Amino acid sequence: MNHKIYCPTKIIILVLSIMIINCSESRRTADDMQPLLPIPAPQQLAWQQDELIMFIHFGMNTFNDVEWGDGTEDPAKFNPANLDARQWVRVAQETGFKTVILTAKHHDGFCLWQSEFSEHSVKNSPWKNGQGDVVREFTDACREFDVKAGLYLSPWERHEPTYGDSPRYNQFYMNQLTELLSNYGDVAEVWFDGACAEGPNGNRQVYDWQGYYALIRKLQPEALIAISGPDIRWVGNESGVARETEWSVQPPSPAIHAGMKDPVWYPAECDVSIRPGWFWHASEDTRVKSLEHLLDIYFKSVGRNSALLLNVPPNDKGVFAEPDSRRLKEFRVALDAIFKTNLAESANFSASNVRGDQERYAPQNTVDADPETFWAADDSVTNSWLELDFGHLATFNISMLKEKISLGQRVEAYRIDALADGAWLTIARGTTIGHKKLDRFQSITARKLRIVIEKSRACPTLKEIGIYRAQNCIE
Ligand code: FUL
Repeated sequence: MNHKIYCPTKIIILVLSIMIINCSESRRTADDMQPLLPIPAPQQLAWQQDELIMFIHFGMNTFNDVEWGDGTEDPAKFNPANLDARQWVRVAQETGFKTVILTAKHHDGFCLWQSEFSEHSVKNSPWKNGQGDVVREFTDACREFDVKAGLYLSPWERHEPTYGDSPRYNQFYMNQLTELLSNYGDVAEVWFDGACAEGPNGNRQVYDWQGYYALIRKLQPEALIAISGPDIRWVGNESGVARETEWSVQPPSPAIHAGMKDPVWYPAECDVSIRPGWFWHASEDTRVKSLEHLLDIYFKSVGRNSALLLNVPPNDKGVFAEPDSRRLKEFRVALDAIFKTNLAESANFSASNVRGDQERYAPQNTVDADPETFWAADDSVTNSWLELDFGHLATFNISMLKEKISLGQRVEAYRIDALADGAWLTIARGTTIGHKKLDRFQSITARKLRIVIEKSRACPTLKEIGIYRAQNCIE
């Protein structure tokens, strides 16, 4: 018999330590928050936090003054005198865009790179004696300026003769995808346009979407597949405007998320051009959107739990025209000014509920220097309020709320009340919050403010709160 094993003191110590371990385990599970599925993949989370993406439509259409070419255009026309991809990406970087997506090929089929699979490309143009590669210059510039590169390869193709001969075209398309995703470094976003205008008697191409997705996952596992793809959803218009209620939690789309039954994380992207057209036209140099319009778009896209994909088309010299660059700079300056002073930072906070009564989930976390810390309520709580006491009268007209979306999108309804002239007044109402919700309202002067979460899929979280005063931002 082994005396050591049966020593009573040792048994008591063992039992006690098991009890202590169990006790701390159960305490930890009670306090730790469980994510509410679905949650974003790490790349989706980074994408949403980046907020601003630039689109660059450039190609044959730039030289033909059209929006859609039919594939019969002469490559000899492609000859930008001063093509400067570094300028595009530098301006994007300086004005806060974290990803830039280039149309490597639009519907007309003209390839901006030296594709082995098509003669309709830069290699048959006079530009750089047919030796140039716009995709190369663009992706090099992205690396130089630390901006993520994205590529648009139009599935609908009006030049390629195999289009409509489904298996052959799918092979051709995947060959081109392979070139783009193998030879140009990391690609952060692959943008699949949904357009197709061939009539009922035209070629009916059946795209092998699942095959395209599998190829992208193999060649660029970190890339997000957008629009006709499973990771990023088209918002449904080309005006840059999301819905007031914008859920990143969506039912799976049968054609895209084949075989999936549970809700998926599928956040919205708002695409819009800085000009009327997607491509540059000299006649539109005077029709660049006003600063007020761009700011309105920002509030209605980024401010509604979406990312903004803003198109800025280079001109026929191969550079951004002056009005576009100027407007982008004004846009950046205006955004910085609007969000410069967060009045919430100096407020005292209280809350109707703090998860586990812990510092770790305290309401002050929404304004601390760490954007990842957050306030949360107990599991049993799905409505609650946070109060901000400014300690003096404060005047403001914008609020910003952010949920901790890595734990799931939860809030379904909220309102903001302000204590002005001794009475509580509702100044804003909303439904979803998600990554970021911005509300604009008439300027109000108040001593206190309450964010009231009225309905939530599970206990609510808030990661950041911003209260601002800005000029000229009201719709
Ligand atoms: C559309 C295309 O037809 C336009 O030319 C543009 O590329 C836009 C972003 O998507 O569907």
